[in-house]
This record gives sequence, C-alpha cells and structure tokens, in this order.
Amino acid sequence: MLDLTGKTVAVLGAGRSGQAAARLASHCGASATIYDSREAPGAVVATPETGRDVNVDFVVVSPGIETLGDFVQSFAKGSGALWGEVELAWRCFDGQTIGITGTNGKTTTTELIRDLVEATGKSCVACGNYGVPLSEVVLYNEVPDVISLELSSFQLETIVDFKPDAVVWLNFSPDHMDRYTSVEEYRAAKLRILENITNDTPVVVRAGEELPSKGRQVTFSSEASADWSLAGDEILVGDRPFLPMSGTRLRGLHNAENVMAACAVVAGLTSQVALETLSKYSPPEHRCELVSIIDGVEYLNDSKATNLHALESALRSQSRPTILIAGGKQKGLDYRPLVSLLQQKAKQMVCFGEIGQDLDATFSGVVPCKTVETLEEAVAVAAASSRRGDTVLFSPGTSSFDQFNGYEARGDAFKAAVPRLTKTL
Ligand code: UMA
Repeated sequence: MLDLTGKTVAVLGAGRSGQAAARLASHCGASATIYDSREAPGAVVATPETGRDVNVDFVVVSPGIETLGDFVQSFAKGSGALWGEVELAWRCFDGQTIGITGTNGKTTTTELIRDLVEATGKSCVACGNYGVPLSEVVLYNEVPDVISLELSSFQLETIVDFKPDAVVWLNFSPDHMDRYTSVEEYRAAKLRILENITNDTPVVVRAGEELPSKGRQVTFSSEASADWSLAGDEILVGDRPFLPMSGTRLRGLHNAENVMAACAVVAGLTSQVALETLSKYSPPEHRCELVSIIDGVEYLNDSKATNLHALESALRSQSRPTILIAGGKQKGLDYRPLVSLLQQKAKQMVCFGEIGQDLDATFSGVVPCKTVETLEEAVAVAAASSRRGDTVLFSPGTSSFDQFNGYEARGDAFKAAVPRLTKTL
C-alpha cells in the first residue's frame, strides 16, 4: 500500500469516487479533506477562491470535474502532484490491471472480462467508470488478483504513472463534446491509456482503429479480417473456430466484438471454458438484451436506446432480417439519417407513441411501416409479421416519457409483452 503518512490531500468532488479516494488516502496515512462546489456529506463547500488558499501535497480529482477548469486548477496551483482517483488507487493495487476503454460497449466487455478471468481461477472485480471506484476495491478485505477496469476519457485525463498490464481499445466515435473542444482532444485523452505501457503489453484493438503502434497488438473485428473475426455465427481465432455466438445470450455484431475483445485479452482461456462462462452471462438489461426466442424469432429489448445514435448502433449490428419497433416521446430529432440503414437491415417497421405518425411519414416510402398507439400493440403486430429466423428489435430511438416513467419501465413493459405472444398467436 502507498505510504502517505504525514501528507495532506485535497480530494475534489464528494461523489462516489471522491468519497472512496478520501477513505483510501486516510487509510494510507494522509490527512484528507474533501472539497465540493455543492453541499455534500463530509465535504467542505468550495469555490476557485477557496482553492487558491489551499496548498497540499496531493490534489486528487474526481472524473466528473473538468481537469482544466478553474475549480481544479485553483487547487493545483501551489500544491504538489495532481492525480485522478484512478491514479491514486492504482498505486495502491498490487494485482493485474486490465484497462478497457472505447466509446461503446465498455460496460458489457468489462463484465465479460471479469467473468472470464474468474473462470480461469483468479479472482476479479469489475470497477472504474463501471460504477465501483477502484479506491473502494483496493480497500476490500480480499483484494482481487485482477481488476477489469473500465476507463473513461475523464479518468484517463488525470493519470500520471498508471500502467495497465493489458489494454482493450473497443472502438472510437465522437462523444462528450460538452467537455472537449474537439474530437481530437477527446481521442487524445482516451489514448493516454497507452502512455506508460511497454512493448510487451497486450493491446487488444478493433481492426482499423489505427492506434499508435505501442504494445503487442491483437486485432478483432466482426467485419474486417483480424486476428479474431466472425464467420456467420462463429467467432474465429485465425481460421480456427473458437465459439458460436448462439451459445451465448448476447446478440448483434457489436456484442460479437465485445466477446472477441474479452476472450482475446484473458490469458489462458480455452474455448470450452469461454463458452461455458458466456452461456451463463446475462447482458445488462435493456441493451440489445435477448428476451426470448419464440418459434425461431428472437426478441431483443434495447429500450436504453433513447436517441438516434443508439438506435443506429443497434440496427447496424443486426445480422438477421429485422422488424424494428421504434417510437416514444417527441424530442424534435431528425430521423432521416436512418433511411439507408433501414433499407439495408429492416424488413418492417412498427411505430408507436407520440412520434409514431412522424416516423411512419418519414419511413413508409423506404420500408413497410405500421403505426399503433401502444408498445403492447406494437409487439403483437411485429410478432404477427415475423417468420422463423427474424429478429424483433425494440430500439425506440427516443425517450419514453410519453407513456412510461423511464427506459427501464418501458423495457420491462416490452419484456412483459413478449411472453404473452405464445398465448395470443
Ligand atoms: N463537482 C464539483 N465541482 C465541479 C463539478 C462537480 O465539486 O466542477 C462535484 C459534484 O457536486 C459531485 C461530484 O463532483 O458531488 C461528482 O463527481 P463525479 O461527477 O466524478 O461523480 P462520481 O459519483 O464520483 O462518479 C464518477 C464517474 N462520473 C463521471 O465520470 C461523470 C462515474 O461514471 C463512475 O462510475 C464513478 O466515478 C466510479 O468510478 C459515470 C459516468 O457517467 C457512470 N461516466 C461517463 C460516461 O460513462 O459517459 C464518463
């Protein structure tokens, strides 16, 4: 454990990261004070003016606070080192670190890696941006052998010596443009995950991502040729079958990539152990979640898709003829960019809710559309039009608040509607 005896630490942010970082810094012998710009339990309310008067050995910053903003910079000036919560906690961890970053799929992949590592006989905890700060994990009575550490660009902004033992770079697309001034700046923050690695650090990366040539790169892709690839339902390593995706509850090309990345980064994994483990894995609820297979028709709940981008991503990853159920609250979004993807992927669309008529008007020239009032009716219509081998994808593409209290309630309603089909058909 890091020795901070006699040191002073200012922890910025009294959220989950900050609270855990303060406990950890105290555990390491430091005198730690939490500062927050709002009233929060155990924290001193602070402004940049307060910060200018604080000179400490270490400033530890929570990921949600802008590193270059006045608040952080006022504390940093005149103080010693500036660390992110991850940097502090990692310095207190002696085990193996698998760092996962990317724009989409991080959470699922972080969980898959945890389960696969455990199946190889080592203890592993999923943490980081995943929701459990690493500072909490290093204070566990039983510290795990391995951490499956989901890393956001925010967390990577404030690393110093952090050096993962293996890296997964899933994919990259623009995000968080409210924090960064350009896409390049966002990418540069994420690329810091490679900053301290050595030539023999495994880096599992989606083919075509064009990372700086650092570490020992292993590629994966569901589309292009790569070390790990997909042929129909089968994941291949080179040209050797590794496991069938149908043996898992994960659906969609993006999930095939998450599986490839997770299997590629876990050392000593056989295909038998991987299949056994992944067949038991249930993906996070409401994200392309396989609800059931009825008469050869798969029903996927993607209620979490509350915007166009998420709907596009779910639709793009379908490899079977797809009946899309979409609709919900009117958010004033322009859905026309979806036209060509719908043409390629969807055999039918069922629209419902406040924007049902608008979607119908936009897409009925592109793909057969039916419009109904409620989600339950939409499921029944989709089921009646489906054939063995089809997928009914519920990816609403907008928020739920016209008919539900949130995407969870809406996803639950979809799941409740699906089993009833066996009785109504
Ligand atoms: N605060 C200030 N000054 C500011 C801004 C915020 O004092 O200028 C204070 C707030 O009043 C609040 C505290 O900072 O009390 C919140 O800190 P935080 O935003 O870092 O939140 P935590 O609860 O510590 O959660 C953080 C991550 N949050 C963010 O990155 C925004 C969580 O990721 C992460 O799970 C958690 O640490 C544990 O590691 C969430 C997230 O939304 C899930 N991440 C983004 C994403 O996935 O898109 C990156």
